[in-house]
Amino acid sequence: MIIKNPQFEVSAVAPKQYPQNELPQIVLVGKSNVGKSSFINTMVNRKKLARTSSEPGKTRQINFYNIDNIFYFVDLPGYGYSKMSKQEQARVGSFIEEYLSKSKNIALIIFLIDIRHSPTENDKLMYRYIIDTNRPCLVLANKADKIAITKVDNTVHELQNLLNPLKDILFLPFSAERKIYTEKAWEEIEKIVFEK
Ligand SMILES: Nc1nc2c(ncn2[C@@H]2O[C@H](COP(=O)(O)OP(=O)(O)O)[C@@H](O)[C@H]2O)c(=O)[nH]1
Ligand SMILES: [Mg+2]
Repeated sequence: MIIKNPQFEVSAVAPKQYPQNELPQIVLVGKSNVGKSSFINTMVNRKKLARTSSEPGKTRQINFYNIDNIFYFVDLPGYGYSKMSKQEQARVGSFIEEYLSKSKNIALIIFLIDIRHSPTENDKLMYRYIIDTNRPCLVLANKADKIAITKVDNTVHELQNLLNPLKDILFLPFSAERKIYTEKAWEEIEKIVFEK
């Protein structure tokens, strides 16, 4: 998919600020620092559309990026940042749940995990929460550039065994850094936004 005009549209802290139109929303969920903002930048081929940070836990709003008036990428705050107080973590958690339960136009949830690590307890809870929303879901094992290319497929398989032994959800590798494995991710997004 060739993107011509990706635009930051709005930062929301409450449902009334979510865009009030019918464009499908493709939402990035994952722990702090897993690469949600980098994913958006890589997919739309812009260096700094979504703010990335080597210092995790900085995004406390829900950022909506309008992609050529076809769909939105929605950048949710990351969970599980250890330096956040319990109170802050709870606030971020309820933010995420409020969006996932109240937005009417979620077309796809992209759940990002780190290919190098077993899912954390928070990852497992979030995964269950996502599945229970009954929305279409795609799991991406990001930072695939960090492991040997010969190990990528097996590692994704092992991660799927841990989270989704029934294997009814699609798990794919990804690297926002190296911009590899992007085509498969686009295929899934196009199926959703063009209802192929
Ligand atoms: N090696 C590597 N680093 C990545 C990748 N994706 C993101 N990062 C780095 O991980 C850090 C956090 O990324 P960011 O997109 O801000 O994560 P977010 O908190 O989930 O939005 C940044 O330093 C990124 O450069 C990737 O695929 N490979
Ligand atoms: Mg971010």
